[in-house]
Amino acid sequence: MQMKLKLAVISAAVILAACGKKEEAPAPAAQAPAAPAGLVVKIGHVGPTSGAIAHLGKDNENGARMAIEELNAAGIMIGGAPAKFELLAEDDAADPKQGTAAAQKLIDAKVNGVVGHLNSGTTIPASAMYSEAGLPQVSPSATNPRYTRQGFKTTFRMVADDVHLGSTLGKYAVETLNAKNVAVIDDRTAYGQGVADEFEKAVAAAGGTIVGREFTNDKATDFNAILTTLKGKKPDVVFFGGMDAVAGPMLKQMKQLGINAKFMGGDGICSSELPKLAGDGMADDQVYCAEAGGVEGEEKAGMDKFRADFKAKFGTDVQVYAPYVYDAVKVMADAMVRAGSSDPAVYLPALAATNGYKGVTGTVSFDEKGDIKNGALTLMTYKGGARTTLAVIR
Ligand code: ABU
Repeated sequence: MQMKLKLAVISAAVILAACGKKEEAPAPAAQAPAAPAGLVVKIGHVGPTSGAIAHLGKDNENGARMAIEELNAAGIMIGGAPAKFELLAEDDAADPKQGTAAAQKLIDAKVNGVVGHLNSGTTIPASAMYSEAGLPQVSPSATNPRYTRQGFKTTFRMVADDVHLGSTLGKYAVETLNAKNVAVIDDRTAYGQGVADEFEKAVAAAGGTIVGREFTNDKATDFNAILTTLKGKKPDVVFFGGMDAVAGPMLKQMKQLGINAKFMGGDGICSSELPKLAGDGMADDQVYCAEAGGVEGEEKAGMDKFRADFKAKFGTDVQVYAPYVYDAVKVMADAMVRAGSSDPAVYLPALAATNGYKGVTGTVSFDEKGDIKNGALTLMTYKGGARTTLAVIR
């Protein structure tokens, strides 16, 4: 039987060859519908993971890493296709030039969106490039108001800005800390100078006196000259517009010079690392600062869980903005799911329309500029070397 079949097949082939025709392949059997092709979604993250504030950059980057891992574990579908999220992490060393180089790398890599940068001084120049490329950008921590006031459709911010920070801290210095004479120092960065200007205006508006204004830079380590000048003005409060890596040594030198003033700053100094950076230069209840976000009531449980999970995963406390980066990545993914596409041009309107997203940092809705609506501040002091919340202010 088998031999007969084999002969028949061979004969058919011979006849077809003789007719100058090729034997046609048998029609394929009916196949099951193909599974939707996987979609790779590339999320760029930029922060300073080298240099003096590398601890803050790594904190932010780890927030992004955590969100990406959770999105992949959850099996997110975008437009009917299973999405695999990838993190492309870049270091800008808090330097504006390295920031634009990092931005160009992410644009060339055709990322679907960018979360970052950490500093206003890098975020603002990079934002023009992302805008030109039509690439959505969500900063989790840049607080200079200019970032979202350039008329770009692609800029979003997860936190309150320096107007909110500086004005609240200035009022607090005069009305709650009863400061009459206030000294101000800034690091001449887009963030430091801006938040110090807002603080100064608010102190004056509340009836305080600015007795001196000095400046340094974001890499300085010796403040003896400016602190000696300010000591002569007998300030009740010294405000520093800048980051924790500079504030720590400044506190040490204030102690060495015998300046017994309260020390205030914005979100840039308000890290878990500050007590280590200040060493014995920081006393309990001497330092006041504010994170540019915050949760209260029922929303606190989600933030507490995030902090515990983060510590378990990375072996370190959240510095300041890891939860905001985590939410920024998830808000971006949520917009892609709602739009059914990871194409920046398609999901950008859905991102802009984000309204009532429930994250670990609270409820996220964006206004027409891309700023967070109803942003909060968390006023903090330090006791026993740890951040202690005083109040959440809206
Ligand atoms: N907001 C404090 C640190 C980042 C920045 O705005 O430069």
